[in-house]
Amino acid sequence: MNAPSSLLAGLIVAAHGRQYRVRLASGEEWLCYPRGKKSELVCGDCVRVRGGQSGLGVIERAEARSTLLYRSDALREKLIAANVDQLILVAATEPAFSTALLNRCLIAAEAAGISSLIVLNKSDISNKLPMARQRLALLTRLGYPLLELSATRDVRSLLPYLEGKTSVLVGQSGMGKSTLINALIPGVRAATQEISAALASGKHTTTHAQLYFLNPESRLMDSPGLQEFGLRHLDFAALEHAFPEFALHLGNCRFRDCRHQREPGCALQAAAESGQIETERLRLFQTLAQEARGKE
Ligand SMILES: Nc1nc2c(ncn2[C@@H]2O[C@H](COP(=O)(O)OP(=O)(O)OP(=O)(O)O)[C@@H](O)[C@H]2O)c(=O)[nH]1
Ligand SMILES: [Mg+2]
Ligand SMILES: [Zn+2]
Repeated sequence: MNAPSSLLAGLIVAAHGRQYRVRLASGEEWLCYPRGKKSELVCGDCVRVRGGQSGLGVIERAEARSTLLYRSDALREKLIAANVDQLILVAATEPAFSTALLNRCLIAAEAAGISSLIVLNKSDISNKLPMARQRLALLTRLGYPLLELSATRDVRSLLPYLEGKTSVLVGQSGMGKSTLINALIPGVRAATQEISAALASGKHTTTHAQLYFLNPESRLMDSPGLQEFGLRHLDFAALEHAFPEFALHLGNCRFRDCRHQREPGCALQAAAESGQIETERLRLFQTLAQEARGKE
C-alpha cells in the first residue's frame, strides 16, 4: 500500500463555491475541495493540501489569517478576502458611484487593520471628472490617498502602490476592476463587460474572487462588484475606532459610556458642530451603531 501523501502548503487563488483553486510553491495549481461539510475558506487563504490525482486535492486545514475582510447583513456574513494588506477601492467617473458604499468599505478595512487607497478610474471621461472628484473630497479630507487614472490608457501610476503587497480591488460593478487587472497583470485576460460586449456574449461581470501575481512579492485580487456592504459584525467599540478622525475626540464626552447619539456634552457632536469632523460621517456612525445595537 502507498504511504499517505504528505501535506503541501498552498494559497487559494480562486474560490468558486465549495471548489477552490490552490497554488502550490512549485507554481502548479490544483482544484481542491475542503475536507468536511462546512467551509469557511476564502480567496487569499493559506492552506495545507493533500494531493490526489490529476491536479485534484483536498484542503486539510487553513492557516491563521493576518487579516480578513468581510461584510455582513442581518442574515449572513460574506467573506471577501484573506491576508490582504491593502484595500483598493475602485470608483469611476461613470457610472456614478455610491459614496455610502465607499464609506462602508473604508470602515470595514479600518476595522480589519487593512490600509486603503481610493482609485478614481476612467479619468479619460473628463467631463465627469470634476463631479467625481468633488464627491470623493470628503474621503480625501480624512487622509485616504486618491489616485486618478484610466485603466484603458495608462495604469503605471498604480504600480508603486502595489509593490510588495497583497491588494484587493473592491467596488461596484462596472467601475473597471477587471479592466485594471488586465492592464496590470501580463498575460491575463479577465472577463470584463467590454470583452463580453465585443464577443456579443452579453454583459459580463466578475462572479468570484481571483488572486493574481504581479511579481513574486506583489499580488492583486479581483472581486465581484458590490451593491451593499453590511457592517453588522462591528460592535460599538470597533465602530468608534474605525473612524480615524474620531480618535482625537474619544474619551472627551461628559459621560464615560456616551453612545454619541444625542447625549449632552458629547465630544463628537461638539466636534461636528465646530466643523472638526464631518456631520455626514457622524450620522453614518450613529446609524451603524444603532444597527449594531439591534443585534445585541
Ligand atoms: N472609458 C473607460 N472605460 C473603462 C475604463 N476602465 C474600464 N472601462 C470600461 O468599463 C466597463 C466595466 O469594466 P469592468 O472591468 O468589467 O468592471 P468591473 O469593476 O470589473 O465590474 P464587475 O466585474 O461587474 O464588478 C467595461 O466596458 C470597460 O471597458 C477606463 O479607464 N475608461
Ligand atoms: Mg470584474
Ligand atoms: Zn459622545
